[in-house]
Amino acid sequence: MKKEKYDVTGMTCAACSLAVEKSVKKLEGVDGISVNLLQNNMNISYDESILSREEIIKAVENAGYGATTHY
Ligand code: 9UX
Repeated sequence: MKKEKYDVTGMTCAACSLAVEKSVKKLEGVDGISVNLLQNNMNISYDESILSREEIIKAVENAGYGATTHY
C-alpha cells in the first residue's frame, strides 16, 4: 500500500472536494482518501500494483479539477 499527497487545484467549496473524493474513490485499488478543501490537497492510500499515479490524476481531472504530486 502506498500513501501519497497530491496538490489539488480548482476547489472552492465543499461540493468541489466531495466531487474529487467521489471520483477518486471509484477507482479500483483505493484504500483511503481524504480531501482537504482549505489546504487544496488530498491524501490517498492505494494499492500501487493495480492503480497508478496517472490514473489518480485523471480521475481528479475528470471531476473538473487538477492534481499534481511531488511528494
Ligand atoms: Mo461549489 Mo465547486 O458551489 O466546482 S461545487 S464551487
